[in-house]
Amino acid sequence: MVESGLSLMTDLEKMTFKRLSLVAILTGVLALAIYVHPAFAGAAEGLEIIGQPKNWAFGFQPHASPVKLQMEEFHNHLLVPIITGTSLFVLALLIWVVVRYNRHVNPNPSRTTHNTMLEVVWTVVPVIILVLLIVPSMKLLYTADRTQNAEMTLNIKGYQWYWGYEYPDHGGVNFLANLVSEEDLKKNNDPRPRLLATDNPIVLPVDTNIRLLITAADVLHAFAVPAFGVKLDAVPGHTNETWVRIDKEGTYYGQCSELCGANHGFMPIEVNAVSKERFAQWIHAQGGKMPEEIAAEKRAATPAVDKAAGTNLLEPVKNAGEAHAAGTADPTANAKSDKKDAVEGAAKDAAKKKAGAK
Ligand SMILES: [Cu+2]
Repeated sequence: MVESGLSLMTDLEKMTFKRLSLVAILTGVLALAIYVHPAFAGAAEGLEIIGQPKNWAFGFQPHASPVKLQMEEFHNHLLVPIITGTSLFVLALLIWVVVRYNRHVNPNPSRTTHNTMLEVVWTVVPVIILVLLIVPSMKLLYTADRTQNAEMTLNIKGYQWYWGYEYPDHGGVNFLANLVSEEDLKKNNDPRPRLLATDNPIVLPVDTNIRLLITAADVLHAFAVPAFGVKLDAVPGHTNETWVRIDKEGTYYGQCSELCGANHGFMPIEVNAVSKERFAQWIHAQGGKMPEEIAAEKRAATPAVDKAAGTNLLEPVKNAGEAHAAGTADPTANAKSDKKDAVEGAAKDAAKKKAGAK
């Protein structure tokens, strides 16, 4: 068809047609290049890549959240010593048996089959070890479970085979994140690691308690970012909750960690942790609003409610929460003091009211 169409053209028309085709192709390539270029894909300038695997690395990726720090301490200071001690003890017993009771040294073996004392000891000692492990283990599980006072929420949804993200507290900013292919990284001299870089990295503020709500659209996936100590199943029709408080600005990588089909290995997670100011700028660039702005708009719309809030007993709780936002990295310590402040605040208010009534 094209052949016969071309044969009907004059030579001049053919040349023009070829030139126009070339221009069209070049425009297309340029548009694609701009589309996938990291500057347009939202790659973070000046951010150090912290959370990624390294050649010949040993142990964990550097920790970037209090939960991950606790996990590291649990592993390094408790599990490793117990595992090492147990292994060395068993190895010593084996060597002792091999040396002391082999056929040459001990030709007539004893016919002993039971030793009550020994059996009690080898049952009770492991039980004691396990019981001792329960306390820090449960503490860690509950710390990782959820945050008492989330300052913002990130909704995460797994798809075959990419991730979807939504910022419900920021005017519902949402986007999908796909893998950037190795060819595109090379083409753009993009320094980001292969199989981990995405076209739309998640942007999150540092020093903020972030609630993560994780679900899936089709099959089981798992949202995992090693540096955050986060690995949680994404289950269709069910929401799993965890949280993160990122200590340090930088880029962190993770991957889907539940076998979810053919492209399971090609749905990475890329997080750019930035300062709160930069996060606000990013939210605005996405067409979203910061929670304070949304609250201010609501107040402007309903002024009557605002006046009533002045006598609200819940007010001290809110203040305590704000104080916490600027507080230390230990969320449990703050949660306790928040509660205490809130209770004391409420009690003082009640006492004032009583005094006023008299
Ligand atoms: Cu998956």
